[in-house]
Amino acid sequence: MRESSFRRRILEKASENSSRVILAFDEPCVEGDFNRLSILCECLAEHVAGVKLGIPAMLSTGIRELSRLISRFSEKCVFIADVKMADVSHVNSLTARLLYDAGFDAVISHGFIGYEGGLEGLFREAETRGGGVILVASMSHSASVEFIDHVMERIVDIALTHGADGVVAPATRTSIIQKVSRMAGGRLLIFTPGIGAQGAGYGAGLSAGGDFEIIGRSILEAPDPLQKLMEVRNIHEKTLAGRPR
Ligand code: BMP
Repeated sequence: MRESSFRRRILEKASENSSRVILAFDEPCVEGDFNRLSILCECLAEHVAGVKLGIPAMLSTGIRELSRLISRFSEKCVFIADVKMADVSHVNSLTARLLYDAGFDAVISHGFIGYEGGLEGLFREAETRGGGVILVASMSHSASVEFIDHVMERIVDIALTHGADGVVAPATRTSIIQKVSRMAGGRLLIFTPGIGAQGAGYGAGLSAGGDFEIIGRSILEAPDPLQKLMEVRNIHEKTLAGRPR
């Protein structure tokens, strides 16, 4: 069973920053100007547990610049690379190595590719570098029921068997979070997207048994992102206080 420092670090940051928010930053930076990302980290990093960077943001910023950004803010929160990996093992291994070496604390991969010849390259790199692994078990969009949801339980099993740090499960369908939470029994962190812009309410993921809410546009596109983030944190505080222990 692998053990990464990611789980410890994200829980530490959640507690230090009193936050269960993972800020999703997907938008591409314009012509190499990554000021917006940098300014947002400056204002928001100490009020979130983590920042999750999506492929458009990563490709347009570039791995070297990202590495500098991560080292500037890594004391404040964790950084998660959301590449939704779904390749064969040796390519997954190369991608994961680049991301962990750049300073990312964890990498998000699809779980449906299976372990042998697929996820094993990622898990190997994660173990060597002490990085975190998060598997997508189900998705927040409606067509998730057509394919991924049929194998959701198998994906959670893989996550448990190989010691992944967490899984992604949708706040738009909270019954799935509840099911994952029962299966995981506290052994996996549950990251829940689909909140705000995609329709689920703030606190929906946490009240269903999730550990973190992944939130992007509804905070980033608010007239005052910091104020919005604080409002969300207040809702989370109340949600957590009302959750059975
Ligand atoms: P937003 O709050 O702006 O809708 O962003 C949601 C974030 O969560 C995006 O970064 C997206 O990649 C991610 N996400 C999702 O929306 N649904 C999933 O099933 C899995 C995700 O990672």
